[in-house]
Amino acid sequence: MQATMFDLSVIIPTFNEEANIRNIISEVDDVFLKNGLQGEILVVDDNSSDGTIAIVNELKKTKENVRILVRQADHGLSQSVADGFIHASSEVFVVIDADLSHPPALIPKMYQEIRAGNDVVIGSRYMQGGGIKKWPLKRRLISFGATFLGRLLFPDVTDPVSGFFAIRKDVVSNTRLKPKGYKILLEVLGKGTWEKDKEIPFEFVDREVGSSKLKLKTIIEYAQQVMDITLYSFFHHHSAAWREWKKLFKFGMVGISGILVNMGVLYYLKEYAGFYYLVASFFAIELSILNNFLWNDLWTFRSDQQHKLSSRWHRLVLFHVVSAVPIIINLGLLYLFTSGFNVYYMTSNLIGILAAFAWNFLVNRRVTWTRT
Ligand SMILES: Nc1nc2c(ncn2[C@@H]2O[C@H](COP(=O)(O)OP(=O)(O)OP(=O)(O)O)[C@@H](O)[C@H]2O)c(=O)[nH]1
Ligand SMILES: [Mg+2]
Repeated sequence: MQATMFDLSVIIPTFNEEANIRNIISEVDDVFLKNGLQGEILVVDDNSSDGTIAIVNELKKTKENVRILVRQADHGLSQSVADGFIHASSEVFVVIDADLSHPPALIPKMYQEIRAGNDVVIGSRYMQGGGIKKWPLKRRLISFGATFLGRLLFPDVTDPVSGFFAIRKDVVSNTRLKPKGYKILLEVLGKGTWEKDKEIPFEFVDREVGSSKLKLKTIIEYAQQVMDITLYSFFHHHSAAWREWKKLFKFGMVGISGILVNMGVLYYLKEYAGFYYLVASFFAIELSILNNFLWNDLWTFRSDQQHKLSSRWHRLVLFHVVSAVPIIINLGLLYLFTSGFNVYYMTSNLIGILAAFAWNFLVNRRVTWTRT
């Protein structure tokens, strides 16, 4: 059977890419040759009206590893990639755009990372070393918004909406992907079966030729997709998104215990030990930070076995650094409301604490308890 012939399948979704398809196929094929990889190239086309299909059919005559799937129904990028997953004939899939925005040179590295035990390997524009070249401000803002939404589900992944990624076949083989719209990776992360992911930085280069298909409808569909994955995670407790919701919930519980410590110590030191309220607050905050750190380290993030920061002391120091901003927010608002607006100091303190919470989760999740 063909299934064992190839090391990997590179899936290229296309819609009217006659200006790029020849180049992307030859670049990917060169990378296969130079790296001794037996690779398949599967073009998944949505019945392009230009010369894309004819060009691929012509290339097929000389390249045995090139295939094309022409779709007639259910037009869409994510749907096409999902079909590619079904028709690809190897155990490792790489998805790459046709318009040369993604560097094929990274494919071997992605493949190696999958072979090394990662389930999902993501080409990231938003981690150190990655970037975006030549994008107008509007595109950057839209992408930033989409990425931010995606990160609420997967705070550990810097680029959960990248179009350049690799997966093991098993990740999606038992999953019914019902992807609408553009962000197939988010669907894979949300509904696929995976434990380990790895990101590799790359520089995204805007297309030089051919036309973009991004529309307002795309953005609306994306918001629906995020909702859909959130809902899905509440019914499928093995999903990665659910694991993140559980962490956010635990972080919140720990936060509440921290509020009790903070308020209790502040009240005690002010009312019974006679401290000036700002001095009392300093101790109250420090004790609540220690309380939160220990619970989060031993409970909330315990399941992330391999922290990048292997020492608990390092994490404690970093937790303090990250917490320095909320301390300023907490103390600042306490002072502002108490001395500025004559609000009861316990009420002011609560406002300060709540304002610091969201910042705390997102930043600590990404910095202090980030995984290797
Ligand atoms: N099969 C299929 N492929 C599509 C569809 N829409 C886009 N593609 C392909 O998916 C890849 C990414 O699409 P792009 O239009 O480049 O999307 P983008 O990178 O977000 O935007 P631009 O580069 O500015 O156009 C390209 O290879 C497109 O040809 C579609 O509806 N069906
Ligand atoms: Mg593009």
